Amino acid sequence: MTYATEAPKARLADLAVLGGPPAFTEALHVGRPNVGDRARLHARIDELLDRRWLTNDGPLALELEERIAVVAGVRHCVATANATVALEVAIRALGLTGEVIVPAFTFVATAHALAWQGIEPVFCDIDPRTHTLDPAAVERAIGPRTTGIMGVHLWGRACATGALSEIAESHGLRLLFDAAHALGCSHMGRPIGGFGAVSVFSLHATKFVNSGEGGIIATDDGELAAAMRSMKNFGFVDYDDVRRLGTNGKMSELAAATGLTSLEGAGQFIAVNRRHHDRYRTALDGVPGLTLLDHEPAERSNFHYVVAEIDAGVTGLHRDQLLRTLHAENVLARRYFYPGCHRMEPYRSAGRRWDLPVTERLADRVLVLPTGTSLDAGDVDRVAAIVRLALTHGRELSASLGGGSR
Ligand code: T4K
Repeated sequence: MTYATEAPKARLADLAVLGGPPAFTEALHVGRPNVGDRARLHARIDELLDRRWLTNDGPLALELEERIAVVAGVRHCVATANATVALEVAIRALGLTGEVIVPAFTFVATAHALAWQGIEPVFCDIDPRTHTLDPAAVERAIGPRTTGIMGVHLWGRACATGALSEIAESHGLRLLFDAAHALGCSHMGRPIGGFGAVSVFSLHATKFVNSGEGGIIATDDGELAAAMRSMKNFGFVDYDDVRRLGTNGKMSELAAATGLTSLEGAGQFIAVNRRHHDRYRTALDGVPGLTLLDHEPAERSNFHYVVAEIDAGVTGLHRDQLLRTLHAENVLARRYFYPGCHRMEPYRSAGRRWDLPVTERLADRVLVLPTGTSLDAGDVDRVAAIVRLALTHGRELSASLGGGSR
């Protein structure tokens, strides 16, 4: 990356939001795709063109399914066009209807995948430490129309799978997981794919392993896998033989070639993410009012998200003011998952009142910082220096920005 200034910023007056030059000449994104071995990708594209087989369960998609099944620790994987359609297929295959319990602190696709098929998402609060479903709140949210629970392994951190399984079992509910962020992560020493009836991974460009667009449905249930395989292919099971309602959720060979190549780079991507994560942690250590989300030391993580929580009561600077400060420096940090699904349409206008204090607090405080292979150590140092500078002079900076939260 090219820098506008020699050294990381050290004085308030240096900040771009107060008139200094931006720290970065080009935008630094959250979710910049990791690119694997280009020569290998080009070779795979040549092969698929020579083969003249571009989609519909092609050999590369099948190979990707097999390889991800190993990483995810499951018997069956089904590759799809994206994780949203994968969730839709899984939800339908599990026979969910009525209401399904989900967190509101997630990407809106989690809720939309339910609502798209006429199921009402019932938003449930989360554990402030893990940012995943709070089992006690789940239990309280169960009603006569509830048919399932969909947990989200947010940021690659596992849900309380044991407690959720017990609740699901005792109430006769289906349990599935949106594991969009969690490829390569483990829980209780096991790869994260095998919990609940089904888990869904995303291979979107912004995920640590990507196929451009793509999703993976993971399950140990062979019958369910066969049903979902046919559902993502219009319901076909053979030529001219449609056995059920289906959609077009197939992964193309071009996407599978990208996904396979990206998967081969996963070890390197994790190593870089981990180094950046540790570097941010060291550089931001002791900044009052800032907490970085931890990863369980005993578990494997892809370290794909650097998640900061800003307590404006301590820092004097609201998360949104920090966001404005970073954007002025060309650091495009993101407020994932603001404002929470329950405050987005169509859920906001649906007339239900939600009691989600932890979700509300996190939606007001969380900021995701750039990481991944498009950054080097110097970039991380500079971003961290801006965050430290802004927060340690929070009240003064807030006053200069006109107070309030923006
Ligand atoms: N469940 C959960 C928990 C999820 O987080 C997601 C997706 C899903 C389900 C659904 O999975 P998919 O159906 O997408 O497979 C992005 C992604 O589009 C979305 O996939 C992801 N979660 C979400 C967390 O992030 P946006 O609206 O923030 O995308 P956008 O376009 O603002 O891009 C994010 C950043 O990445 C920007 O700073 C630009 C940068 N970027 C993006 C793309 C596409 C690049 O540098 N290069 C690129 O090619 O949702």
